[in-house]
Amino acid sequence: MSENTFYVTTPIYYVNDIPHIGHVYTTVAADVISRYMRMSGRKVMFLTGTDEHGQKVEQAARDRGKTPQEHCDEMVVRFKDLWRRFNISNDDFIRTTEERHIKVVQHFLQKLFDSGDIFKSSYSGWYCVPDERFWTEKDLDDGHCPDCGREVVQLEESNYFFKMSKYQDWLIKHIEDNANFIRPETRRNEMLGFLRNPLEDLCISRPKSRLNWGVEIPFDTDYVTYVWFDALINYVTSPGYTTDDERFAAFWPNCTHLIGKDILTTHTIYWPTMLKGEGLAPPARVFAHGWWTIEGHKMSKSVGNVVEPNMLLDKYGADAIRYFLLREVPFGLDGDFSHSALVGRINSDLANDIGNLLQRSLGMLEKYRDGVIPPAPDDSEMGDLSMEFVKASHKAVNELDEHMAVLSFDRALKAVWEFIGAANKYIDSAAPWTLAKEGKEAKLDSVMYTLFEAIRQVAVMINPFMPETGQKMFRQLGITQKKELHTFTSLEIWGGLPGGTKTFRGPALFPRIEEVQEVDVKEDKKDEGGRMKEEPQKTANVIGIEDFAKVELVTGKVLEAEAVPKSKKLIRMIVDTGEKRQIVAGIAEYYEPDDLVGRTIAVVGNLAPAKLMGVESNGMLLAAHDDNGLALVTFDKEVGVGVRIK
Ligand code: ME8
Repeated sequence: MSENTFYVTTPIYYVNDIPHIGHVYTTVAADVISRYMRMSGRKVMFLTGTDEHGQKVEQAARDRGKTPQEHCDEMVVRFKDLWRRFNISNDDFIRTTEERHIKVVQHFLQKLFDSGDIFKSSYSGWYCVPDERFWTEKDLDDGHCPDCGREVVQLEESNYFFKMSKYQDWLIKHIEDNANFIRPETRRNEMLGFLRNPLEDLCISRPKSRLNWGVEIPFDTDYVTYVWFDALINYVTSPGYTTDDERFAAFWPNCTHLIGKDILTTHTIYWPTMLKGEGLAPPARVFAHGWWTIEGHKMSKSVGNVVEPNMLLDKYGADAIRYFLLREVPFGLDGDFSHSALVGRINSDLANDIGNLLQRSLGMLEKYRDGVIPPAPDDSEMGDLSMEFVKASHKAVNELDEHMAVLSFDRALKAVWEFIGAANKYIDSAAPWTLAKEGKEAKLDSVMYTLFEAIRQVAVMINPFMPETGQKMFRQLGITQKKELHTFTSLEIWGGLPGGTKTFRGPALFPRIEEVQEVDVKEDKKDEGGRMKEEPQKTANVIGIEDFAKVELVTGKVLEAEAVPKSKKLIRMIVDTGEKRQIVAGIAEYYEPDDLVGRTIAVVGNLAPAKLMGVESNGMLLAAHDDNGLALVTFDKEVGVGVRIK
């Protein structure tokens, strides 16, 4: 086992839906710890990917009129593109439909079957179709799935089972002996509590007659593998289980799984017992973080509050979002996402604290030293103020290391921000402007050097969290090419920044964001009499033309329409907007499907797909609704399809 390696994984996300801010959270956290470890000299392997088998994905593909593979191939691009935009530095991206993974799953199954840990048995019980899980009568919550609250169906069939119960005592002991295995502590206690009840064996197959989209069971081709049993194995496929022994031996013992608290049982009960049966060690650490709500509400398609990460990126940029997610909420606790909290952090922590520190320091260096870093002073030339400040930098680095070791991202950032605060205070106390006025040149050199070495240290410390900003700071400090100054090892000794380096003053790192735009009243603020006019109204509801232009409104012709079965309100239409798309609208109480066919309507063309009663809708039609009913927006002249409405 190598001490010098670090292996981190995210859950592999389902491709039944597009990525949202929850997926971004775990992936950014994994990226931050990976970058930190790499910058500290560790050999890192960072894995993310997609979970592509199972009922949910098969259903999503069917809803879109695609084969499951076509559907997966399209959806996976959404994840990969998003990770690129967030500067995610994963070393591998695994898809469970890849041959390399299927082979390992089949190897795993065969080995467990041969050793007697998998057996066939008939099973009768309650089954939750969307969750793909069997439940016993006592598990049910008023006749519904205890996990998702939806209806369950009675099912009887022969299946294969993994002898999970056999490993219960071993697992309890493992959790008790390894305090770090399940983090944070609350989750560890939760699982120890769960294990006080007898562990049941795990149903790991699905008959092909019911579900075809999965990894075929190697010893019985009438069955496919249960999606969770298949998915968890991704974590050993990628580092080379059965294909690259050396790599696997180097990385697997130092594995941290980052997950949300929703999938704690699968990762800390199913997975370690599966590994035990296979003769493999459990992962070193499973960290289950908390849950994000959006503006105080559960994220939900039907509520329409799912935060689309691409929109956030367009508005705020990757680094501000990365910073916010990890600073706002202690890793492990639940949090609430709101635009105002995000803007608050951008303006105070980013624009004010760090942005200002860099701008004012570069401004002074330009003014007093033509933008060139003075030579490093000897300790004897530094004085108490500077010596104290250097101590503060060591404190920040040490605290950051301590907090990163336990994935306490918010505290790590807090330690850095305390140091940024100390740097801003150092400027005020050392008062370079007074030193310049009084001609104390040596002292001024010493202060300016100390300040810029501190800024370099800040740039290194924030780099894992905000890689674009870190690079911008290195550029402005004139050390882009000096990679040896970008590492955490370079912070062990004060004074890495070479004297004589030419800095470059660039644009502000984080311009302030005015959440509520004011009407521009610069010129006509006063009336003819020279008195101030009434203060303009805040215009939170007014949008600019560029915001309106983001909505793609187009004409579309209804080609087919039919009522959605079991729904009183929904009609499913095929609409030609230049391309044929399926739109589901809640208009059945006002229109007969046949009345709609042939009409030209107005459609929002670039709305993220949504599912209504399990039917995917790709777009929305425009209508006005008042006490008299609902009226579709139509056109008073013949107009073609796919014509932009402005
Ligand atoms: O569960 N807050 O995939 P998934 C915080 N394919 N994190 C959230 C979140 C929220 N509101 N919503 C989602 C699966 N997440 C399986 C995993 S692994 C072998 C198979 C994050 O697409 C969080 O990490 O439903 C959560 O565990 C994960 O997305 C669930 O992603």
